[in-house]
Amino acid sequence: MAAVRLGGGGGGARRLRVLLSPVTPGMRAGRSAPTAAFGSSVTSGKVTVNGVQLHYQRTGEGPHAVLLMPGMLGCGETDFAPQIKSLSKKLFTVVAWDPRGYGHSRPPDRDFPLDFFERDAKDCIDLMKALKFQKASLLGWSDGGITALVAAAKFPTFVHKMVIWGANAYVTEEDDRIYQGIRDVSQWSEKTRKPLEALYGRSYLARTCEQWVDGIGQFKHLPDGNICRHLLPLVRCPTLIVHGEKDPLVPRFHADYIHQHVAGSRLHLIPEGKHNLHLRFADEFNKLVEDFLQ
Ligand code: TYC
Ligand code: MN
Repeated sequence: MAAVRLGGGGGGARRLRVLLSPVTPGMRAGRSAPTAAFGSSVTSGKVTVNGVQLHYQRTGEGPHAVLLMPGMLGCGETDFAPQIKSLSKKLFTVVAWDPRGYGHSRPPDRDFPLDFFERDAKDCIDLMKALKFQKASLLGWSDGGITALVAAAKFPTFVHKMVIWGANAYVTEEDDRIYQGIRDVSQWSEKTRKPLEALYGRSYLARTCEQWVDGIGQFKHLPDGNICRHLLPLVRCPTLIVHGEKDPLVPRFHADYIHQHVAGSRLHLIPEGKHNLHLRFADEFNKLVEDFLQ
């Protein structure tokens, strides 16, 4: 793909790597048609949105735009490799964005004002508009799921459908205890810590994690621990809530609450799923999402 100039400046798209192998010599005319090599590459770019250069990856050639929304400290490449690789390139054009201060959307350093979910929601919708999409479906994990709920409530004409998992609309004392337990990055498992340390460096990761814990903790002091409870009745798009029944970070009552307050939403439980169910059970998750979005 030629370099693409994107509105608002920033770098052009850059070829990252080819994810689908080209048609092999064995696949010739006369045999069953090989899957067309739709959008076989992943490109990445940066666009200036709301005064910040936002980084994204993009893949697929389909008519249905899908935005992948990462969790706390996450970005496209850390959070969504199996979705970028395997969601249908024919049905979807998939964009994975890095929220400001995360992944490759730095500078600026990340901060957590009380409206950080609203800010992320506006940033990602404005990014999709800058990329010339008229509508998109949202796939939001954890903090990205909270951002998706806010975006769906505030930009109802832009959001087509939404899938969220590991999200919460409010913060309880129990949640706050869990947050305190992940505050110190040096206590994380090696497997969780290493990729993020490689991306951010040790001190930025440690500092930003502590700031996130303080940032999400702010909601505990609001009435009912409110993050986005007041917005749930405004969500109009078809919504699928996925929940891992063994999620140690986000208790089941959060999924039930969102299900009860988003009109017409569906709740799908994955009995063996934990917080990272879309990575651990990627095939099952991707199929569920593809069926729901069609
Ligand atoms: N919301 C966090 C994320 O975006 C995950 C998390 C949820 C961490 C609940 C702690 O108590 C917690 N990945
Ligand atoms: Mn129901």
